[in-house]
Amino acid sequence: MEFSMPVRPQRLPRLFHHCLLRPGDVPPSQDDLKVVGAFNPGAVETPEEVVLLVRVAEAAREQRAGYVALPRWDRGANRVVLDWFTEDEVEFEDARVVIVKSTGRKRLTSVSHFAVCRSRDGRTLDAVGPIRFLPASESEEYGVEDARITPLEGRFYFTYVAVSRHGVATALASTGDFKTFERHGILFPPENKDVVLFPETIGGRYMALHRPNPAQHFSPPEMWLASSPDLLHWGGHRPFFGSTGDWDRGRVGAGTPPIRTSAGWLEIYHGNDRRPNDTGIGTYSAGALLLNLDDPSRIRAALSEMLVPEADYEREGFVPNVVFPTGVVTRGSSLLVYYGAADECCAVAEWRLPDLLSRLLETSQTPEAGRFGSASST
Ligand code: MAN
Repeated sequence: MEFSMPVRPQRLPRLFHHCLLRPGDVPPSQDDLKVVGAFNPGAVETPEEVVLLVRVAEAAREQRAGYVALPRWDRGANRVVLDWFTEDEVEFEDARVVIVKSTGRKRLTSVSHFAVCRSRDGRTLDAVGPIRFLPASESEEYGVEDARITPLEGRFYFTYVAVSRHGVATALASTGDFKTFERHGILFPPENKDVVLFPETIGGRYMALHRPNPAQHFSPPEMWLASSPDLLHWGGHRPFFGSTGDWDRGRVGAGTPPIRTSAGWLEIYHGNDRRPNDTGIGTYSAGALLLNLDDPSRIRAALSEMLVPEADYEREGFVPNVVFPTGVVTRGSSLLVYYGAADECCAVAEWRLPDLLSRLLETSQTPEAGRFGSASST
């Protein structure tokens, strides 16, 4: 299946955007760690407020000349410990990842957990912590990352990336109150991330978008669709959506959990423009998809580059030029999108939902989108 979709360079301006949280706003979880990132927040509306599960990345507080500290959660100690390597023993892939030369294996320069944060108006934070969701199993040794929250049947379910010496997998947990949590284990084995759950069953089955990361590059990473009878066992896998232009030629992955709108499921996804031999990480931007309500494999419309790094906190940071949407909430006609900026901060941007839907539906009337529509239904 080939994916093609027109590039729509004219952007819907954001009505509001704001940097919600910076690393310095979050206290570290241990005295020997410092917070280097507070980003990629899962978000959900409860009757009282918007609750965010913010990814808090921590690294060693101490610096030793000539050494690199690599953190990991240790099962015996039930805390994060530091492995010190000489600079010669590791090779930096980028600011986030090193390769340990003796084993050829990757390690992260930081280890992540989630902090529960709260916002009554959805635009500013009222509380940061104190509840945290910390690594707690062997599959979470190098951290838990990028929660995506979906309300389902009276509970809040969240998928998250579980990183360990076994690879980068996606796990599921749930909560009723964001105070205590239940873990449901790994849903998608390595390498798979960017998993979002639909908030309803469709045809009696739970639905998810996921993103396998193939080791053999017959394709760049692309979004897949899967279904499940019980949220734990997934099948019916099929490729669903891939690159549509230069801005997302490197990779495409789900961003926010889909939400029901009058025009279809709205999914805000990310794309990366890195080419295979480019140095650096490239730019991460976001686009939007509108999916048929009864059959989400049928794509009604797509909008490229809805959100691109523009603000200082999106263009500069731990990883420059990154916007990475992970949560969405509607309030009246407002659409509030929560996202990580430059792998360092949490931000929120607002659009009018009717304006976004009109823009999406305009694109579906183009001949190119028509061709795509028929391709997607095969
Ligand atoms: C990539 C980035 C990192 C993340 C690792 C493991 O390298 O998304 O932020 O820590 O994958 O998931």
